[in-house]
Amino acid sequence: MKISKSLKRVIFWELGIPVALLVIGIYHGLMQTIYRAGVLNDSSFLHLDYYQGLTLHGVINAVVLTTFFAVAFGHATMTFFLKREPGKKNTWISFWLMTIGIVMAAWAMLSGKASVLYTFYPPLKGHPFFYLGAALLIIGSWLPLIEWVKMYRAWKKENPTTKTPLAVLGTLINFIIWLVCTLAVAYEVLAMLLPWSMGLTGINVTLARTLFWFFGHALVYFWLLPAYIMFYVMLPKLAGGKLYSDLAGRIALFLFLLFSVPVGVHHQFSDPGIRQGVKFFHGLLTFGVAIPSFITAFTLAASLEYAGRQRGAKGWFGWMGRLPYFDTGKYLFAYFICGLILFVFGGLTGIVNASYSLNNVVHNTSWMPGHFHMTVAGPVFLAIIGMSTHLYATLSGKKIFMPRINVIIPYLWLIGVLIFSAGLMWGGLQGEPRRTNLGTSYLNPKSPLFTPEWVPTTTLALLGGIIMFVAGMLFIVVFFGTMFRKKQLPAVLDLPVSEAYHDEPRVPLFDRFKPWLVVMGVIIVIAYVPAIFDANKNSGPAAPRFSPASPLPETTTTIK
Ligand code: HAS
Repeated sequence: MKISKSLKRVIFWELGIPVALLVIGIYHGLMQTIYRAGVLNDSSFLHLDYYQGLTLHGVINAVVLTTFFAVAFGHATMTFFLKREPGKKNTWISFWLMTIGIVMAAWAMLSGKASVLYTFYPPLKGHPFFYLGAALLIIGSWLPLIEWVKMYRAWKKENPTTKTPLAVLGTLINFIIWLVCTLAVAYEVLAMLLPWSMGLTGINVTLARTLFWFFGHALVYFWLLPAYIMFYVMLPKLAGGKLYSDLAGRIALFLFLLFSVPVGVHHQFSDPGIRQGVKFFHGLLTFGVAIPSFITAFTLAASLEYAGRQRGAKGWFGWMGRLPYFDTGKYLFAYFICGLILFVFGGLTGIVNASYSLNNVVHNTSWMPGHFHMTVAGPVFLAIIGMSTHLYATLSGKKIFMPRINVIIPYLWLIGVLIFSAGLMWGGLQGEPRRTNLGTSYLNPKSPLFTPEWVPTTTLALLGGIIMFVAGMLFIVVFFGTMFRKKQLPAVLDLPVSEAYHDEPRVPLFDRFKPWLVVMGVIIVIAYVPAIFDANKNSGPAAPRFSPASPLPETTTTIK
């Protein structure tokens, strides 16, 4: 379909800005593996400090890229399926708020004044601009939901008995989760971190962490759901088949609405301020949030099996060999399937993390980045970059630059991440810490702390990191190469859409938000009131501000 120039432009900017920033994000990913393998024995390289680089890596890749993309993809899906556009003014205000936010945060990070990592845990202090920038990014990303709800209501009035398109349902659910979870982090940032970073107050560290993780685990599903929308709505069609069950997709999406938020304390199993019962309950709900992914795994596998058989496959597993892995015309398939293969391992390691006792073994070790590179840097990253290329190319009417390389990128990335994560997880099981410049200590042969057991693990991670870096840079070349080509095709908004194999009749419960929102609210209250009560009660004295450069607080004056 054709869309207005204004909407097209905003989508281009929202795809292009984070992809350009990705060059910095990916570079610092490679640098991490170099420091950690002991190739560098310094605390900085080219005037950029280790923690500064790690902050840039996490913030750009996991926060900026994902948020900008979710908004751009939301505009695309809502417009495509509802056949109407979001309001121009609101769309641009949202874009500018997000952009000003990242400029402020980027200044703070690049000038070395906010090396606080993407979790910005106090008592490590960042520049007020970092927190303000994060708040603007979040507020900007809320605005499109207002437009999308208006569009949805207008569509629903005209189509009261038609099932809501799956992509529309997914987008609305995702941004409702986002709105709810970001309320907590907005409070943390504006009411706690900002005044504290200006030296006006002390801070309750446990409460800040609890509010962060109220947001933080729902955040990972905010990353994941755009990918899930692509898997349910587009993947079966690209594979040459049908979605096995439309209702299964709806059930999975609504389950995310219930379980994405009330699980955050599973990141705080080792925090002493929160009682065991609360941790156990969040642990239990974490197994609940894995259910929609299990439903997805079986539904997608059945859809792919059907596609393989349509293409003439025989036997139990013959379908796996009949899928369009290297079809340059269906390159999105390659991005999606590689993401799904990674997610099998990402999901299984997530279940390990969620197990209260096993978590003690892996928490804060390099196992953790092993897990999350097979989730956020797996299905999420691959879906984002594949779809960014697709949206840009179709909306601008340009042919893909280097189509063969484009279809190979996800396989290269898959191999890189598997090697990289294997190294990290192997090391993690031997106690290798995360977020540590091993090159200045444990991987420096001149240091008394030198730990030879971590030589093979970090070398493996370095090898994987180099492969990932090459794949990432090839993507940058393909994306910007496509951008600089001449227009040769009609410029349209075009998304592949699968038919359903079982297109179940409309079940009103799975087409309405109210009952689910009520249950969501109840579970959140039950899970989080005791957690916040504990965080308030057991917090200890208010903490002063620290910088990464010194173990001593920045100020010794007494604070309230
Ligand atoms: Fe996680 C920590 C538990 C999913 C990201 N997670 C993290 C952190 C990040 C992250 C970034 O319980 C680190 C945060 C930090 O900096 O401290 N995670 C889980 C669980 C799940 C899970 C139970 N995580 C994700 C997703 C992420 C993500 C998704 C990003 C997008 N995670 C944890 C826990 C921690 C944690 C603890 C804290 C640990 C600690 O101590 O700090 C579940 O949602 C996973 C369910 C997934 C599945 C897999 C389904 C498989 C599918 C693929 C099917 C394949 C097909 C292809 C069909 C059950 C859908 C077949 C075709 C062929 C041809 C083969």
